[in-house]
Amino acid sequence: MVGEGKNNTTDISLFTPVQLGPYRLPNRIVMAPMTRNRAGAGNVPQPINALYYEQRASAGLIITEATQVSPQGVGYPMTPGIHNAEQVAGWKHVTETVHHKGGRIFLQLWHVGRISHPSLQPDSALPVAPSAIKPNGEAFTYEGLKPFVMPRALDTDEIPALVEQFRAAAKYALEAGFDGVELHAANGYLFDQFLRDGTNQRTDAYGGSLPNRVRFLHEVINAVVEVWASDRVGVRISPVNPFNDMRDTQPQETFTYVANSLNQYNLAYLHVVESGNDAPAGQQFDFNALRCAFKGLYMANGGYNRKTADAALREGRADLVSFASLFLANPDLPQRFSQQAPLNTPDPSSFYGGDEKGYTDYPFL
Ligand code: 8OZ
Repeated sequence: MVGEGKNNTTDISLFTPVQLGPYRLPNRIVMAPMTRNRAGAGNVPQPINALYYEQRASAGLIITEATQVSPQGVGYPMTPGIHNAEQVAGWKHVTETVHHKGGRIFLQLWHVGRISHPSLQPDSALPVAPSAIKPNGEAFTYEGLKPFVMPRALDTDEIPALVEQFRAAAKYALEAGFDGVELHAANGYLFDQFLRDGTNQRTDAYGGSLPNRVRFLHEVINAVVEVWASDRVGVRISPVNPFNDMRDTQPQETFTYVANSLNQYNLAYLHVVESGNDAPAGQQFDFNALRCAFKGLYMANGGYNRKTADAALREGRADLVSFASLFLANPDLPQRFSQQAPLNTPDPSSFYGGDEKGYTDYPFL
């Protein structure tokens, strides 16, 4: 039952099965979405990408690396897309391989907004964003790091076409055989740029008030749930993560509003990046309040290990926990957790780009 035992101690552990939409997950250990920059030419998934996910199919659920919904949505070299037939064919191989191993896999749908660069954009266009506010920092391009540019603020009448990018990508994801999709509304990319007031200074129906700032996300959800049953759609948020030069003046108010507003959809889950909660004591973000505001499954993420994840589940602070670098370095993470076996150490130098080294060569037990 969703929300069972909230805030009471329970017997739930990482190995207690859980119903997520139509799926019975054998464990609550989720492979978090991780950008790995190993897609092929044309942003097409390759056989090595299928092998990487296949190796990790014992996860209760795999969420793929962020995957751009359109050529405009791209922000990094060698990231996969889901906007043409070739990419669908590449992903089909991934989903078949994971399903053959008995796993479940959601595709993370992504548009980076301002976190791009003309050299990555069709016709060298400017990246688009809710408002013309340049991020501090540098873009990763095929020619190396380049300073971010001032993005172009979207016109109000361009937003329906943006919603259609997500609808089309959701259809392609269905065709590619995924079990569901996750909307990437975290970590400073396009949805997050609308949600947080540090990047949204619009004066139209998509800026200002909280109902306005969450409008674009709602419009996309409404489009995507015409393709996928809503219980096969998850949403990922990151209320206090400063990554990609993000800030909000009232994160607790903003994201409690977001969580409450998502209750109308019967989503598969809310996935929360809890990183960045380093405000002074007393002013920290209250993730338990967010967890209580959302009436569906709460998936926690951010620096958890077996012990802290089990504690969060037992104490009702989460229903599922996603693991990033631990899953990257331990393809058999559920088995290792269940046996309390030693873990391989992730190698950050091979996180992004490269070949099988640091990708498909981490040893199993
Ligand atoms: C690290 C490098 C590039 C992209 C995210 C998609 O933070 C990312 C990402 C992370 O969500």
